[in-house]
Amino acid sequence: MINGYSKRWWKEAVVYQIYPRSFQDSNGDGIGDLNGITSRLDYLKNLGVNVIWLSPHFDSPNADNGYDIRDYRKVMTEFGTMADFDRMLAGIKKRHMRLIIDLVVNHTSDEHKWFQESRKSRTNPYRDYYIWRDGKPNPNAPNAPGTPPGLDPPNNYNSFFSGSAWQWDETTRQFYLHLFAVKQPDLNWENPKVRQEVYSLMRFWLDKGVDGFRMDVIPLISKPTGLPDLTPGQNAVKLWANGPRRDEFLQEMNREVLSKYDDMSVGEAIGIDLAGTHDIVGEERHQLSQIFNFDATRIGNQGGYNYRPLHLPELKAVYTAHATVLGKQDWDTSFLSNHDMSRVVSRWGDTSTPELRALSAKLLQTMVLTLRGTAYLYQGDELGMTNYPWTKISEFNDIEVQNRFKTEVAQGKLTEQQLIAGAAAYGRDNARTPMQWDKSSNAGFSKGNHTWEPVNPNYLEINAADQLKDPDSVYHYNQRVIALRRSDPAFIYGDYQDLDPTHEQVFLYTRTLGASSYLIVLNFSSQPIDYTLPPGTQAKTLKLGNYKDSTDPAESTTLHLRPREARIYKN
Ligand code: ISL
Ligand code: CA
Repeated sequence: MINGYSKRWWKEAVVYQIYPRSFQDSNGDGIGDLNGITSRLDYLKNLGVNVIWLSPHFDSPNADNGYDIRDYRKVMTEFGTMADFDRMLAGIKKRHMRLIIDLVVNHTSDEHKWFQESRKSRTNPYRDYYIWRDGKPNPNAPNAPGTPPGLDPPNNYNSFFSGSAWQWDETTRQFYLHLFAVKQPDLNWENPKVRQEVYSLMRFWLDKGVDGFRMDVIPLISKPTGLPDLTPGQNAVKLWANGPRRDEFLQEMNREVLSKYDDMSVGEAIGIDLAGTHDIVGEERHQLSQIFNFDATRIGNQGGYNYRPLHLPELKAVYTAHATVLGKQDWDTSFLSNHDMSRVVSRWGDTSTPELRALSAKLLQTMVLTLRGTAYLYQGDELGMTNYPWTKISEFNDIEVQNRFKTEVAQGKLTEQQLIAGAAAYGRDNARTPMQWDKSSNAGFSKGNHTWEPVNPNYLEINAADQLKDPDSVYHYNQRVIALRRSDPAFIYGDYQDLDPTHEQVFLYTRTLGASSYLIVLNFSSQPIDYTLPPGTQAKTLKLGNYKDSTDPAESTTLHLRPREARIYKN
């Protein structure tokens, strides 16, 4: 035990998320692949991360870039073969790193064998692998495409990707549930055979040597009893995330699979609030190791792609709530981005000049790497990669954008220009443009003449090769903060305290474990600030900062903070 926490390898990890499609193409088809990843393992080792989370690498028709799985035991053809996977895994182990993979089992692809069978007849042995219901008779029902006249969907659920969550299937004249795309039918976890199939595919990958899973939308697996209509104003995601058998299913999964391995599991816990977190991650609950809670990253969201600008005290309040509500049994996560978000430096940093962009990228990474919980970096954030300058709907690949175009723009709820502006600022494609490796064509991502997603033209300014040569680069700064974090358990098991919760520009907090205490100072504004430390606060030894030189003598009580300055003091 350390400071009341049990010691676990996954609490001490710095995890790096790879979106394989966009990481490194090895054969010139414009799509990243597993051999590409293998060729970059030294780069990751050198950065200092020690766990890789691989977004889905399974056989898939790619309606949602691999989050629609056709065969859980096969590698996506574009990504390579099982032999390539085994070689990649061996390379990861050889470098003393670990691998977690994406477990997407709330739904499959409609091209999965189970669904192909399920839709054949109402008596097919696989029928109950999915959620089929009769339509609701309504003589006035609109004659919507794909829906027979006179029938409404079984209830009023909407899909995350626009439109009804029910799809009419003419063969058996019933609707199936899809909380995401039409091509992502939801599995029926009430069926014990479905659960055993999932446990068996988990064992398949664990037995190969993977170290655990990131679990896609895992709280949604238990559906509300009887699937009644949502009532006006009811929060759908919250309802779906708190189904009656969720914990029972996760405990069964833990008992039958996870508890037999030294693994980690991190749930993508959409719809779970802080108060509900213990139920899933509490150690005595025997479910998951940790979850992603999106309270911080969703601050200011006003629906769709609409966000208010970040108000720093709101962010501080989220982290204080985490430190207060979660107990020593409940492990946390620290992250600011993933493949579903815009680039963090474009979102919360200042990209108006190259200097401010690099400084703010460093500042944000300082925060991620010094907050409580297992730290997660998303590919490219170590370079300070930015959003792409999108101008046309046709440039976006994401099904979320394309469906919004087909529904909301078609219905006149949004103009095309509004959708483009929103998706350009906050859309998921921003995170999915190719990694910027060097100054060669396609930023070194691919030798082909076409890439599946456009390369950001700023690769001449922002790329790994240049940053590896420059000791002051965002990359090397990340390397130093990662090393510092991994050098002292205070960053892992230490207490957290916000010393100035209301200041609107400066974030000031400590991480303390016994005699080891760090003071983190972050100037979130692009203005210089003379900041007087609260009484009793010390800033003794500067360990690390995102400016080359320090202007303030040791133990100053007023700090002359420069634009977007980040400092870590050891007290
Ligand atoms: O990305 C979102 C909004 O822009 C979220 O609503 C997202 O759909 C949600 O967090 C679930 O995400 C996960 O499951 C989806 C997949 O598209 C995402 O990439 C994945 O992270 C369906 O599998
Ligand atoms: Ca390729």
